[in-house]
Amino acid sequence: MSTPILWTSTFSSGSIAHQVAMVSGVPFEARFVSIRAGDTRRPDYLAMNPKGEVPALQLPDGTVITEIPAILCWFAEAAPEAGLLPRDATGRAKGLEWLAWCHWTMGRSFSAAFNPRILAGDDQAAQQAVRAHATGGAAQALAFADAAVAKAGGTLLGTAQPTAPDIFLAALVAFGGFLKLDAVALTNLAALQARVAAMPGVAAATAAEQARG
Ligand SMILES: N[C@@H](CCC(=O)N[C@@H](CS)C(=O)NCC(=O)O)C(=O)O
Repeated sequence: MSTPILWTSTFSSGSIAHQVAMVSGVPFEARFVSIRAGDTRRPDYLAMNPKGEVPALQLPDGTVITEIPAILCWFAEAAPEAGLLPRDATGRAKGLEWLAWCHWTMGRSFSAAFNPRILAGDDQAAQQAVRAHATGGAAQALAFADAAVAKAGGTLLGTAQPTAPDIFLAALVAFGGFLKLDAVALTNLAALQARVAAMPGVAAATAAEQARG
């Protein structure tokens, strides 16, 4: 293996890593697995990533990096000229702050809204309560991010071009669409999402995932 392998799944949280990897310009091979078909539970996959999740980044030296913020940081470091994270200490820390926020928000609100079973178990009434509460949390989080983007002048970090945290946030906006949240009403996020979608690397990643069906 001479290039990193990004293990991912179409239109999942792995898409965030796929998009950032494409924007970085770093050569890598995307390998798609099907969560629904149980690929992430197979012994060969678990041997590579015992968490049984996508995304996972397998480096040529055998190192496997998991967790979206860590994978995004690896691509940002590997291609500093791509502008995925600021280079100065403060800007970089603020970038990590937003990556952590997006990740935490995805876990506590979006993932719980999509799959309330992770918190409620098999109890149907508890699932309904978790789904309703988590969906409200997702809506609140998007409103918070919309205000932050407005304050910073169009991107989370006030940069001229969207950075890795903006790509993560745009994915949360898309997930919000699946939850039927009215993110379009959040005009700053809608504008940011359109800018992120138009980035050549992001557009290429989306097209590659669409082509797989
Ligand atoms: N902590 C993980 C979360 C990623 C995640 O939620 N992955 C889901 C897909 S969206 C997954 O792989 N699920 C596998 C399964 O449900 O079996 C990360 O940040 O990479």
